[in-house]
Amino acid sequence: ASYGPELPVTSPLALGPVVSPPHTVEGFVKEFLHELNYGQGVALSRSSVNDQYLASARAVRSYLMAQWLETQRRQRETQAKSVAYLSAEYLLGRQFDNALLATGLTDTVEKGLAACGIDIDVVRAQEIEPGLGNGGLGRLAACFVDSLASMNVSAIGYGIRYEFGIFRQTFVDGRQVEQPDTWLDLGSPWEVAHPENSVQVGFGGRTETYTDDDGVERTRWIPDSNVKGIPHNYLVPGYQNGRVNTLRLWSAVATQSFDLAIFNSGDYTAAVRAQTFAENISKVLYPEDSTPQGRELRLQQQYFFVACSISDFLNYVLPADFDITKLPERIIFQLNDTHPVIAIPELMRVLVDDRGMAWDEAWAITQQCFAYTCHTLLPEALEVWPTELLGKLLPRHLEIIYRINDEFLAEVRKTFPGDELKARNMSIIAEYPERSVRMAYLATVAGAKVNGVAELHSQLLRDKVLPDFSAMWPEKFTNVTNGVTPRRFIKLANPLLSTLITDTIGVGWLNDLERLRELEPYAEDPEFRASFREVKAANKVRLRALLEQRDGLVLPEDAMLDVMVKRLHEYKRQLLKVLHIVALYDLVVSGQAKIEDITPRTFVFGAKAAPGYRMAKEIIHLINRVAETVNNDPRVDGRLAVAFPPNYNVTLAETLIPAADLSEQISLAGKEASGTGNMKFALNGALTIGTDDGANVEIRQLVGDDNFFLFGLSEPQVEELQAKGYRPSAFYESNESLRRAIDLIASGAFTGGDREAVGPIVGDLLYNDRFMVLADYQSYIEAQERVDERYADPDAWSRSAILNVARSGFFSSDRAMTDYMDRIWHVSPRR
Ligand code: F58
Repeated sequence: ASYGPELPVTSPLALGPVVSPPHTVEGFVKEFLHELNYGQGVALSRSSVNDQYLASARAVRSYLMAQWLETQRRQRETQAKSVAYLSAEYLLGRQFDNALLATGLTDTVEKGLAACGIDIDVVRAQEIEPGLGNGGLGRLAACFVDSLASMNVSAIGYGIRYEFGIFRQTFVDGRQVEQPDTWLDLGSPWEVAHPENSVQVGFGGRTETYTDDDGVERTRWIPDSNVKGIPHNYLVPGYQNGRVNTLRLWSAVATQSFDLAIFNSGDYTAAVRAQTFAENISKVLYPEDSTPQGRELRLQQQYFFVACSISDFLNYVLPADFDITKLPERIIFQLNDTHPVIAIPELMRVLVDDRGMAWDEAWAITQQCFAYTCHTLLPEALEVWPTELLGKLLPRHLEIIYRINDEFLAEVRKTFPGDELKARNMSIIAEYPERSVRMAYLATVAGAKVNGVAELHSQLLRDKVLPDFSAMWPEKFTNVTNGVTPRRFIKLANPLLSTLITDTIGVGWLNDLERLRELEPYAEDPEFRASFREVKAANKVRLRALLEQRDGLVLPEDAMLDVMVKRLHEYKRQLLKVLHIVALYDLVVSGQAKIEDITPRTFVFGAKAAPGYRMAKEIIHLINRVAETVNNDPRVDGRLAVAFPPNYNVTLAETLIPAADLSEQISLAGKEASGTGNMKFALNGALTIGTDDGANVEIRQLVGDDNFFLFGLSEPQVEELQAKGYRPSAFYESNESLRRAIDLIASGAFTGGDREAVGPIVGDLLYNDRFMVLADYQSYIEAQERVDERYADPDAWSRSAILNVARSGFFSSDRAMTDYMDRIWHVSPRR
């Protein structure tokens, strides 16, 4: 065993080297058949596709497992400082191809399966992706663990093994209907459960003080219920470097004595019934994006996974004789947003109550062991927990938070004497509208570092969200611009482009992405441009085939592919995109433009709305209605088309993004923290139309103004307009094209004459428009005209697209990891 209490095995075999299965076609076939016959218990001739998938996956996993054991052994030997990434979400995407790429086994497995009469593509398609995240934040965590392994950094990811991940989206009459994501139903070959290493976590109850044997006054927590966390290990392979890190996801099950009161009363059936409560904790991912709901179960999930993770790290990962005062030399816990912030009082509780450490010493250690990443600027997205709820669920933690706050406020009063307002504004405890804990403040007070996820975002974080804190501790604040893994989002998603790149600049760019710069001169090479266009065309053919087979959608051929994929949220402004489509449609049907003069475009949307987010769901409905109308209007002649495949996920992104010509990144300036889809598109040779927001700013700086279609208000201009009083109807009244587009929607032209169906959207645009869609409309339309002009010149377009690829190497998540290591973690890659 490499993890958990070890048995004193004395046999020489226990120490021997771990032997990987042979990396040959025959070797794989043997493993595969072994898994099929003895794992699945079927003969090849009788096996289903699912049997074949599970057996192939397990066979591939054996190769990773050999490397994982070796990685573990080395880590125990060196005791290198590690990163523990704490995240409530990991949006992993499919595992099979990534494991093949990491082990270099793609050809071997393809041939081996073929020898058994099996098409690897059929096996691939059988995998259901683990959708254990909502969007950007969850996908970022998945990119980061990939990069850490690929860069040979000692790291462990901790999270929750939701039984149901992000819901499966379907459309019924154009409206979103959610279905449960039953991703575990057909088996999950990538995880290894370790019930013997379970961790017990308490909830509720009370605290009491007592005097210990040395006469010291202490506090202890007496929970009134408890839950067992079972770790499930996922292997996180580095890219062909032999390292395999761990992602440890926890699932909750009841303990025998789950509810201590019922258990003690001896009411057996009541005790068994009460157990379902425990199992609810890891049942489902909350599908909220940007506006977290303060639900009790959500806090239970958060505490559950961080308590399990801290216990796991201290009791199993660290050696038994570890000197706990040296903890900061051995670990840094990176908090992925505020969801895991309850880990801070939990570590304090463990150090002070369980391990008997003095408060001040425990606090000094804790402050070095955490760092916090913020992912938002929207005030409604900053998590707060009512003290009533927190105190009921975690009474000891609330006491600890109060004490942290008392000591912090004393420091504030010393720094800003006589400024009681300052103390109230900075308090971790808010008093209005109800007494609650501001989790971002707690993280900022306790964390060694606080970072935003793009330059602009980090600046606004300092200036607007946490100004008093950044005045008090300027050195605490830093930026790490997000990144994405080139393994999944270039190599796996775009094999044709990858081959073209390798043929042009040689190997080695996949873990040194700045080398894409070497492509720059080829932007001027007509032959390279032609090859580049062929790749794009082939990717479009692949996308057409997928959408036809997946959703029965038939895309027109030879059109510009204009793509907007991301969660549905008003601040991201899918409505601005809709207005553009409606305006083009209006030009055609009103006879203001001849259809031959319109650039053929296919608009593709992909977006899930939080189930409780009414306006977002109305927008989805409108998009589907506009699609239906435009696609079926003979006057349009197929030159404009709108496709909205349901259930956008990582798997679909991998086919969609490489086919895109135009990337829509059109949020209101100052609202999108970073964006990461924007990076994936640029790296795959799409041009961006975007506002000066999030990482768009850095993309534009790198690729150059000529190769980016900028439009819209800047963040300071947004502030200014807000301050002087924004009146959307003024824009409506003064802009004819805009007025016609809104009127057309309002008339019911897309909803079969039903004006009521569009009432909420139209009303909001005209009289509220919190995200200034109307203010940016004209600028957006003009930028789209520049897009059309450039697209009309294929060489000019390809030149820009190639330069986007060549100059986007910065957006590798490997670079982001280097920044975290240098600025926050102070760890280095292993040799
Ligand atoms: C996203 N946040 C940001 N939150 O919106 C995006 O700009 C950024 O690129 C990305 O993080 C990575 O830094 C995000 O995805 C969530 O999904 C939370 C889920 C839980 C409830 C609150 C929102």
